[in-house]
Amino acid sequence: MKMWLTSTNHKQIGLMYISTTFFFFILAGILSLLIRLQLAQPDQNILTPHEYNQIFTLHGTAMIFLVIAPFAFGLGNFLVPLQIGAHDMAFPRLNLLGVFLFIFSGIIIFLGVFAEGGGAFAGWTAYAPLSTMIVGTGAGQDLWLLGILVNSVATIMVAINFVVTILLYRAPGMTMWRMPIFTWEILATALLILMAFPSLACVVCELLLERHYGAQFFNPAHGGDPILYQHLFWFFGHPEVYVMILPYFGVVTEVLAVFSRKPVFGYVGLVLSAFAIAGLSMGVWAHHMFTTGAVANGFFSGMSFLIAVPTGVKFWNWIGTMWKGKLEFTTPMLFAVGFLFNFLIGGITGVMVASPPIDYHAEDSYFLVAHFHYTLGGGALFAVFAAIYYWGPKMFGFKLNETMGKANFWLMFIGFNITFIPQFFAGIEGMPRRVFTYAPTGDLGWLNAVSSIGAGIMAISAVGFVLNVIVSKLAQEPVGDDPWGAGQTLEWATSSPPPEFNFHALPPIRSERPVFDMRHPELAEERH
Ligand code: HEM
Ligand SMILES: [Cu+2]
Repeated sequence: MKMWLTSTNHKQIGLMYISTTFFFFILAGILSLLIRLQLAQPDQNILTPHEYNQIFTLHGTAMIFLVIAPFAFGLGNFLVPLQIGAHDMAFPRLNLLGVFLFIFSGIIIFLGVFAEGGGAFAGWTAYAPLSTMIVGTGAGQDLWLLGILVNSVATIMVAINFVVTILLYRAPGMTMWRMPIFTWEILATALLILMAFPSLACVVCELLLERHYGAQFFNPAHGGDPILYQHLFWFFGHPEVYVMILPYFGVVTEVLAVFSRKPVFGYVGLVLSAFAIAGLSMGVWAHHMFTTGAVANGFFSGMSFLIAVPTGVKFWNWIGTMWKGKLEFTTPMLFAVGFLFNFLIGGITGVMVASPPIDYHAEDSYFLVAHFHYTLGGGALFAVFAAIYYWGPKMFGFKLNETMGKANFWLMFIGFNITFIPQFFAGIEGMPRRVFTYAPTGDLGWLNAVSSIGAGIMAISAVGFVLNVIVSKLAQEPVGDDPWGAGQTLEWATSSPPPEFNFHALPPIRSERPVFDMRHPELAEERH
C-alpha cells in the first residue's frame, strides 16, 4: 500500500492512472447502460428528466476526463521512458502529485451526485447560461467545475513532464528520428494539451466567478455573451478530442507493425501527420458553433475538411504497414484492425458534419452522438483494449488469455456497431440528443431497441474482459522479455515487468527498431 502512495517511479504511476481509469470506465459504462435502458423504448419513465440529465453529463464527463485521455497518460507514463531508454520521467515528484490530483478530480466530480439537488446536469460541455443557473441547483455543478479545474491542472502537469522527458532524457543514440511512433504521438499530444487546456481552466474559473461572485462574462443583460463561453470551451474542446486520439494512433501503429512482422510504413509521414493534425485541430473549434450563426462557417468548415488530409496519410501508412505482411490476428491486432474500421466511419461522418448545411440538420441529434462514439468509443476505446492486450504482459508479467480475448473483441465489435449504427438513422429522422425520452414516431422505436441490445452485448464483452484479467492473473503464466516474439522498440529489451531502473543494459540504437536490429543484425538498417 505504501508503494502506491509514495513511489515516484513512472511505471508505478502509470499503473495508478490505468487502474483508476479502469474503475471510472466501469462507472461510466454502467451510466451508459442506464441511458440505453431509458431510451430502449419511447415514452419510458425509468429515469426522471433531471436524473437523465445528470447521468449523460457524468457519463460523458467521465469517459473524456477520467477514462480515455488519462488512460493514455498512464500508458505514456509506463512506456515513454522505456521506449527512449530513460530510467524515469523528468519530474518524478510532479508526476506523483499529478496522478493524485487526477484521482482527486474524479472523486470530486462524482461526489457531486450526493449534493442536494443532485449532480451536474448541463452536459460535459456545461454551456452558459444553463451552467450559470443557481436557482434549483445545488453544489453538484460547482463540484463538477472544481473537479474539471483540478483535472485540467493535473493534465497540464503530465504534459510538461512528457515534453521535457522526451526532449531531454533520451538515451545515447536515441535521436528524435529514431523514436517510436507512440512516443512521437505522446509528444504531439502533450504540446496540444499545453496549447488548449489553459482555455478550459480559464473558462471554468469564469463560470465559478459568475456563479458565486457576481461576474457577468456570459450574461447579455450585463454586457456578457454566452457565445463567448462556447468559443472558450471549444478552443479547448476540439483539441481535446485529438488529445484523446493521437496517443491511440501511436498504439495502433505499433501493434499493426509488430503483428504484420514489418517495420512501420511511412515513418516520417506518420510523424509529420501527427503534428499537422495537432496544429490544424487548434483552428477548427467553431465547427461546433455553426448553428449559432455567430461564426465564419466557411472558414471553419474548410479548416475542418483539411484535417482529413493528414488523417488520410495515417490510414495510407497503416494499410502500407500491413500490406504483404505476415499478418497474425492476435487479440491486440484484432482490436487495432477494429479501430481502423470504426475510426474510418467516425472520420467520414466527421467530414459530413463539417459541412454547415449537413450540420444544420445533424447538430444536437443522434447522428452526432453516433459520430463521436465511432471516433472515441469505436476508435480510442478499441485502442485502449489493443494496448492492454499488447503491453499487458510487459506491465503485469503475464499474458491475457487469447481465446477469451478474441471473444472479448468480437462481442465488443459486433455490440458496438449494433449500438451506434441505428443512432445515425435515429439522428437523420430528427431524434435530439440530451432528451430523456422521445415520441414513437417513424422508426425511432425499433432503432433505439436495437441500439440498446447492442449496448447490452458490449456490457457482456466488458464482463468477459474482467473475467479474462482474473483468470489470467490466477494462471500467472510467466512471460519473457518479448512475449510476442516480434518486438521492435526498447521496452521489449528488458524483463516483464521491467526492473525499478528499467534496463540492465541498452542495446545499440541505430534505427527506430533497435530490438529488431539486435535480434536480426543481418537485416538491421541505420536511420539517422
Ligand atoms: C461503451 C458504450 C457506450 C454507450 C452505450 C454510450 C451511450 C451514450 C449515449 C446513448 C449518449 C447520449 C445521451 C444523450 O444525449 O441523451 C452518450 C453520450 C456521450 N457519450 Fe457515450 N456511450 C458509450 C461509450 C462512450 C465512450 C467510450 C465515450 C468516450 C469518450 C463516450 C462519450 C460520450 C459523451 C462525451 C457523450 C455526451 C454527453 C453529453 O451530452 O454531455 N461514450 N453516450
Ligand atoms: Cu470539433
